Amino acid sequence: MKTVIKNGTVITAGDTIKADVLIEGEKITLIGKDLPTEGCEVIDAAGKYVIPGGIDAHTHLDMPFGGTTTADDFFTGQRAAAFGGTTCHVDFALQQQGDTMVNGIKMWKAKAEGKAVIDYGFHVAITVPTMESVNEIPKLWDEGVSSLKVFQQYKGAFMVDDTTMYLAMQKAAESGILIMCHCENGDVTDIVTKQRIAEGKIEPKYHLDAHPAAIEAEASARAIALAEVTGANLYIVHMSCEESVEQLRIGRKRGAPVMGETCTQYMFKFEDDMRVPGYEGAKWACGPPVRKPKDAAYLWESLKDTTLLGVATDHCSFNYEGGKDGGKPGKELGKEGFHKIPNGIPGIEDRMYVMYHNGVNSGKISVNRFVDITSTGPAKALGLYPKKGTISVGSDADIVIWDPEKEMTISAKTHHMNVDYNAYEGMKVKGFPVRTILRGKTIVENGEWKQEKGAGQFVARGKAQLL
Ligand code: DUC
Ligand code: ZN
Ligand code: ZN
Repeated sequence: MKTVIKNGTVITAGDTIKADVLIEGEKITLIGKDLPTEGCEVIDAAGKYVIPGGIDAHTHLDMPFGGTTTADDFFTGQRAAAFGGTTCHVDFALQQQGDTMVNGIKMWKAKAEGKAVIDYGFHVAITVPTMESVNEIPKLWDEGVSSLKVFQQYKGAFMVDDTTMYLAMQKAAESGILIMCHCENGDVTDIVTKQRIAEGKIEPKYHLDAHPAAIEAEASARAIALAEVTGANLYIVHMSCEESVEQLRIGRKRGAPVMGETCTQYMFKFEDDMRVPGYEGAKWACGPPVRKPKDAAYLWESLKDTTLLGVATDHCSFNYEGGKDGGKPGKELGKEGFHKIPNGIPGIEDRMYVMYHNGVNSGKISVNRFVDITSTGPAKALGLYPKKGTISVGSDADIVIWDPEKEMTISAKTHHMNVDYNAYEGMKVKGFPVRTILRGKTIVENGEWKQEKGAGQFVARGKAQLL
């Protein structure tokens, strides 16, 4: 099957060119002016941008967490992603207590099997602090997994101590595995949480007390120092504030092998949204927490100046009013205390147009940098490039036809995520994906769903590039 995309403006991280794109089977085979159309399906992209499909570096689908399981599974989450112009994501598999990381990956592969509608890979989290776990790290390659997550947060659940982190980084450095780190001092979160609950301070806003910016900065600096001494490449996930990104900036300046991502919500949701009366603030409980508008301004600057490599979602959806009609419990679990709120914010569907509208239309970033932070950068940093993350000959034909003039208003009433609220409710955006193409096949066209359940593929990733 041949398809040619005609008359569009091809936008990559580095170039903006008026060109046609030929797709043969699942791959891009030619880019050029006035390509012939004989024997091809023709997609007219006049007035539109032709960009690489979005890559979300950080998601949690079908994940047991906080006394429940995320509302989106691999079908609903990936389907929503496709509607938003994302064609690939990397999800977090978790090592189960008493089990191996490889079995954790196999468990997550089984969750996606038969449900996937876009392509996906996995990171895996080391949660059992033993030498057996550390010695397993080189075997991740056999599973097509090239990144290992360590948590400095969630004491008593996922958190590992500095000894484990050091040993894991040493082994990762030897075996070419990328270390991803959730940087927040989990001991401090744990004790402050206990103190507030003992004082009867149970409302969602006290979540903020347990996650101050200083402990994200401290943990970031600690992780960077361990990366420097072990030589491991480090990718700090969901950086939320000026204080921590400052540490990233300082570390990068002195040549530390570190890069960092932020997430969409940190530019749009703030501490004041958690301080509203009643329980509404629980919607925005996540770790690290939402911060201040001045942090959002700093994050935009850091995305622009390449201190931050990209923007992911940390999509981790829980219904605000969960547990109804036998459904999964959600945010209401925290009514008896903020420490019981399942942490996470949904956003896998919204990332591309929220970032485009607020970044490109407002002049904060160029359209090329938009492509870079939503697709090319994550592809390079996670070992997916050049198979994914660009429009070039030989790459997978994961392409989004982007209409820079199309307007829409974001709402939970019309979104496709399996969750009852939206972080960007009421936001009017201009610039929207009108066609999503996965490996040569149109899977969404003008809001119409065209993909078969199970047609998404696991992608074995290569070695990460340090950006
Ligand atoms: N933070 C969240 O808010 N949810 C999932 C895990 C995490 O680290
Ligand atoms: Zn995390
Ligand atoms: Zn996460």
